[in-house]
Amino acid sequence: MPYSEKILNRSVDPATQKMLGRAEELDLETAWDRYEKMLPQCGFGELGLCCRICNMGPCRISPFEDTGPQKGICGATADIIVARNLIRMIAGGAAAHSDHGRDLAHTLLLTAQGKSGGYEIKDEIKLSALAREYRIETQGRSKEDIGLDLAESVYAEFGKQEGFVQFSRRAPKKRVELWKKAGIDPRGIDREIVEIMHRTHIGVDNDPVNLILQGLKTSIADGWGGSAIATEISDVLFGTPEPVRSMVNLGVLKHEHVNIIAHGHEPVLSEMIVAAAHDPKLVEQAKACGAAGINVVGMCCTGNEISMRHGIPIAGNFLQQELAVITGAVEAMIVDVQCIMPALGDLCECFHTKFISTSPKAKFPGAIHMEFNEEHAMEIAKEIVGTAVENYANRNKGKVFIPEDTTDCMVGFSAEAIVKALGGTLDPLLDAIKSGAIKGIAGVVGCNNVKIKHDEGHVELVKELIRNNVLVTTTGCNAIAVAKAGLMLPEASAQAGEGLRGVCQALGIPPVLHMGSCVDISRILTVCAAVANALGVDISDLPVAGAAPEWMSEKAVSIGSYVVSSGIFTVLGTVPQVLGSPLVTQILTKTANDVVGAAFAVETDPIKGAGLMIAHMDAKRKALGI
Ligand code: SF4
Ligand code: MSK
Repeated sequence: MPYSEKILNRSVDPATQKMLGRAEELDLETAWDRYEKMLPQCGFGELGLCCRICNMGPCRISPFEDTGPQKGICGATADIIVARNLIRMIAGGAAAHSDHGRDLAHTLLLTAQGKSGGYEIKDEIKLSALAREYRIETQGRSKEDIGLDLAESVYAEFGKQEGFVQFSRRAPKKRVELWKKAGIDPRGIDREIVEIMHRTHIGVDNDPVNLILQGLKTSIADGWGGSAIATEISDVLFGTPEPVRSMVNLGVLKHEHVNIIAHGHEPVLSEMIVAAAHDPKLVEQAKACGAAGINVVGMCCTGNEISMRHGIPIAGNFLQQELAVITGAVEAMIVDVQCIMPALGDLCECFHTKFISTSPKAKFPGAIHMEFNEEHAMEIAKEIVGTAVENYANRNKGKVFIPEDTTDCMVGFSAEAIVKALGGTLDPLLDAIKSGAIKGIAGVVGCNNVKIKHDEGHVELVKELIRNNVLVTTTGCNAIAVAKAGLMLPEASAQAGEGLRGVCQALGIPPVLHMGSCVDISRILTVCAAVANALGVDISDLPVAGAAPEWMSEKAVSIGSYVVSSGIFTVLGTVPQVLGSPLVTQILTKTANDVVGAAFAVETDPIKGAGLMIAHMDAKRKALGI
């Protein structure tokens, strides 16, 4: 069926186009419609020039010197306001990732104490490796005892007042020295986040450079701290991912099954939902209701988490969450935290779908709240799955519209799995980089954003990179977009340049490696650190680059900041709200090079964005003499 220009301009993904057509038919509103109603968006906000930090405001600075106020009521300039707004976004993002890490630490603690309801320590090798990093004795001790010490150690990272965050010491020595010299080596995770909130209060830090340095420091506490803890402890509890086949896109919903979507971020919930869905009694109950079985699928980063550990299909990325409900085939949309649209409440009311919130931190209008806790995890998960099963009888089959689109993919390339795929050492990768077969490594990550055509930025940028022999690592909603485009299969190496194709064919890997969810960007940092350490250089010397082609969240701002702080040039595909301050813009795109050896670029054209990354890799290769 041919779609209107409007629909074709909204997404490149065929399943999304079909569902947007279906939404139009049913007269249902989506994020794209709300975006159109929002236009024109506030110019002050777009430039970062609006301040509501105190109740003398809001204050708005005119971007034109001769036509309006140049200072807020307290005297804050555009530079101060933009810098404060930016680092408050970093604080929000770092807090979200790190609180996710804290929840995992809590789950490990309860599990080690024998108090959690259904979890166990699955990866003892990783447990021991992490224990060694913390100098925890492992000899002759039970996994629970080691786990308890590890949980207490990682828990302590959040409230540390002095010292450093342990996992940051995985970075090359030169990088750590540089952080110390610049005063951006984080002391404790919560401390840095709180300090942003303090410094950005009215009348505290009014030096844009000093503010941004604190933003970078906090972001490092996220990437090398909170996010790394989330990743590592998830691996300990649920297993370190290994390559596994999976499927993506809305066609993974099934006509004859009870469809359950697990959406959000933390695997603490989704792991239990997956396990509960295998419960023979619940499966029996589903069959008694006339269904063929229970079909759990993921969405957004929860999708990445359960896909890379169990091969569970992923229904879609951020902008597909409403479309999944519009299929009319979802018995339950189960959510925890982050990137869950409050719009789901009203939308679910138009269908039989039960919108079930589970976290005490995240309640939504129109949702049924079934609070989850680790102590009674399996019990609660079964109750939630049971609610979905019962709801199957309420499905209106006449209203069901599931697009047939699915794509196969290979997911689950943890750092450990990459080393394993390379034969147990990084050497083949280093050799391929040195010989030029692989030009460099890119980390392409981040969200969807209605401001640009859904998935187009992700897919086009990644295709251009692999065509130019750049090995791509990916997480988050980018991973889902490129998986849908078929790039996460070994066969996709046919679309890669000759050198990369040869490497992929020899190793049987795709040219785009799925490394997990947003917090798993810490895995990309770990790989970069290992490569830099193996070559005896800093990360900023490597032919590596990052990109977030369709980013939108505060978490993405924190991610971009820690990636740049780690020495990796990063291209943003949507424009950050900083252009109202030429000084802040200059710091982020140029001066940062002098401080952390990397900077941001903004490029909304994905092919040009890839070009910037490739040029950067070429320059780094030249400097390394390879
Ligand atoms: Fe206005 Fe200053 Fe208050 Fe911001 S902090 S709202 S610029 S008076
Ligand atoms: S889910 S932060 S929309 S990547 Fe991690 Fe996707 Fe961005 Fe959320």
